Amino acid sequence: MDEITFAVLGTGGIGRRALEVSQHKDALTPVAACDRHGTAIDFDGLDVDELLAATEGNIDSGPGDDEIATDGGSGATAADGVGPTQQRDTGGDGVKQHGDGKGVVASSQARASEDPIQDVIDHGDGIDAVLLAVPNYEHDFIPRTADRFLEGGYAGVLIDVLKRSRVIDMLDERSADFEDAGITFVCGAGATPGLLTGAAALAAQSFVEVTEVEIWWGVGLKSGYEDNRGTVREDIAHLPGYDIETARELSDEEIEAIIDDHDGVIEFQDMEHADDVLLERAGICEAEDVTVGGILDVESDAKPTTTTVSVTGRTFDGETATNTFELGDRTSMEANVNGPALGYLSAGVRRNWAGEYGVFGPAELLPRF
Ligand code: IKT
Repeated sequence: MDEITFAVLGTGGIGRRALEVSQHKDALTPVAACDRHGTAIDFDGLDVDELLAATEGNIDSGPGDDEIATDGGSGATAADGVGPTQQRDTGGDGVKQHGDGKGVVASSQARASEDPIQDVIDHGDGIDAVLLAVPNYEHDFIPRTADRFLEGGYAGVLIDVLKRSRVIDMLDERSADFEDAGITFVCGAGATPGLLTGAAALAAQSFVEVTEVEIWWGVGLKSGYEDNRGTVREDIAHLPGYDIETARELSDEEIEAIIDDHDGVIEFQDMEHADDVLLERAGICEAEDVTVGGILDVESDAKPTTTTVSVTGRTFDGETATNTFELGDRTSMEANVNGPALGYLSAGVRRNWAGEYGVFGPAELLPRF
């Protein structure tokens, strides 16, 4: 199998776990990782163990922990982090302290940079795929990052794990530019959208008409809370009374107050998750027939509910039935986000090598409806 080289933009929870999971994939070589402080690049393959050890507990505090500037290096992101702060007790051993906020530069493989994204673009010839492991606190953050790769002449795969439906349109607007540039953009390739969208697309194959897709997830994040603060913040934006802008402005303490108000267990209904538009663009069902919801428990590592995808439809021979796909209660969210992200990354690279460019959702990389 041909070796695939990839970079991660962002060394927060998703970037770090993606690097870790890639160690278990023979054909994947991580060659670059950056955050807003700097860049590590090694075409012989990054020493992931060193990078993870050096940066453990050394991430920025605040909402900008995964974030990197898209403005050419001024660092003027709307959610720029600040210095060390206190955070939620995640392990029963008292309040933990963030590190000194040096991020990736704490690794001996990295160097400080004014413009880490440009570093990656400048080395783009040797990078088959770039995983955008950054939260989309502004709806156009990922599209704007893609613009920089377009402007920089990158030709390869860009892949994200974004959640919000409306971002897909913003990427579609760039589809012709991606095609001209030779970019294969795979969007929504985490757990949901991503793994569960793909599961729905497979389950739909039994039907000639799909009438309903229901995605219901359960996540237990006691020990994983610190690594996944970005995801929790994005989830809170789905609660009544909040949106992405107000959630972005919340301090860590305000987030924890909201969690405490819910006794650590928050239920989400009718989330704006891109599974709907991604299933529609693959021709599987109408976006309005897809619902996404779930339960987040930050007081326990056990899933509060089994993650389930239910696809209801009509078969060619007149039956109405529901095909159900369940995740194991012991597969972690990290496994269910990063395994699929790397799997879709590999699928995207194969499309790219075959000359297929433009925007692809997870369901378009599977059997078509
Ligand atoms: C995501 O990161 O894809 C979305 C999160 C839900 C993950 C579902 C994983 C289910 C499982 O591991 O059983 C959430 C909406 N932030």
